[in-house]
Amino acid sequence: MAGTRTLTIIKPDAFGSGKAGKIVAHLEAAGFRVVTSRVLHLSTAQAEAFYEVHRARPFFASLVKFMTTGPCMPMILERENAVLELRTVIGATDPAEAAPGTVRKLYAVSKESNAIHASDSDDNAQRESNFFFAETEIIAAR
Ligand code: 3AN
Repeated sequence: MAGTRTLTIIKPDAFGSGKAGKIVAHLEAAGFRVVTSRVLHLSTAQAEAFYEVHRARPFFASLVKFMTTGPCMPMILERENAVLELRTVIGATDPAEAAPGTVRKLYAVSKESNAIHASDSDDNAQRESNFFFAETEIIAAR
């Protein structure tokens, strides 16, 4: 069975321009519950570690720089089939290609400043949740 939790990040562009409240409301309206959340300003080393899988990609340095421009807001979200459902709700990486009504179509600026991150598998949701949150926060229940 697909997992019921995933990890999202409201990225520095959206957080810094005051879109966090609207995005959380959008996710809750789509059936997600916020399990836990925090606000932090990633260091370069932390951003590099989080995006380690993209280290060989040409946009890696730029992505790390962008993710360290200001505070971001990671959250663990819960609902049935969480990973796939969240990927659908946020839309395509490039807002120009994102479907109408998706978070990125509504709030993203560009392919890099694209408002929100969402884990792309259950394994990555687990790894990324552990990256930002202690076990005591992750087990928080209703
Ligand atoms: P997604 O976040 O939709 O899963 P990935 O995993 O392909 O997209 O890319 C990770 C992040 O890297 C994206 N969220 C975006 O911020 C950035 N990114 C992806 N492709 C590009 C690109 N061509 N130029 C700049 N940044 C990019």
